[in-house]
Amino acid sequence: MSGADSEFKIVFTGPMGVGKTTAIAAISDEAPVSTDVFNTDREAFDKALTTAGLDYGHIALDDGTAVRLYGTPGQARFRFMWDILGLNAAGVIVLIDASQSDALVQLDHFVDAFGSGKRTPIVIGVGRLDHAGAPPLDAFSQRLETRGLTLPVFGVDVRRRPDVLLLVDTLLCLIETADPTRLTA
Ligand SMILES: Nc1nc2c(ncn2[C@@H]2O[C@H](COP(=O)(O)OP(=O)(O)OP(=O)(O)O)[C@@H](O)[C@H]2O)c(=O)[nH]1
Ligand SMILES: [Mg+2]
Repeated sequence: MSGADSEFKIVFTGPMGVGKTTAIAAISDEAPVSTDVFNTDREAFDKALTTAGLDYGHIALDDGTAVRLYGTPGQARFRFMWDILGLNAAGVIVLIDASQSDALVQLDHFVDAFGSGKRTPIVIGVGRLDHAGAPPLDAFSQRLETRGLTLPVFGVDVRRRPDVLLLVDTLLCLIETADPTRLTA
């Protein structure tokens, strides 16, 4: 691994409450930096805290590669942070909560906001698939396929480290395929 290629940035994004902060905390080597504040919009999503700025964590992979992990806010009023955090990202993980009634629309929205996988590789993680009335996992892949997009889609529980690492590992494979000089053994 050459020094110049040994560190890069990936971004976790997706709607409010999907688990971006939780996912980064599940895999970060050290306690992540969090900018969560008291959630005053309990109607949008009923939880105590919400990210107002960003999440930041990092992991060192077995081969020495350092991966910087950034999480966006989910709320639309912090939309400006998505562009800031997306700058120079090697790849993006879009998290979707299948229990939210507009999950398929949210998928389109976040995939498009981060370039539809054309500029920067994107991997999708779908959570809470066991929720009553949630669309099946296939519905998310098919939604993308009808738009001519072929992106990896996994069912995940963001609280589980192996699930989050699966998303990261898949994204690293896509980054390497998109630009073979980005990661070298
Ligand atoms: N029961 C259950 N809880 C889950 C599941 N996935 C995530 N959660 C919980 O959902 C919550 C997600 O909260 P956050 O990690 O703050 O979500 P976020 O995407 O960072 O939210 P914002 O920053 O507000 O956009 C956490 O309390 C998780 O433990 C699941 O599959 N089942
Ligand atoms: Mg958050």
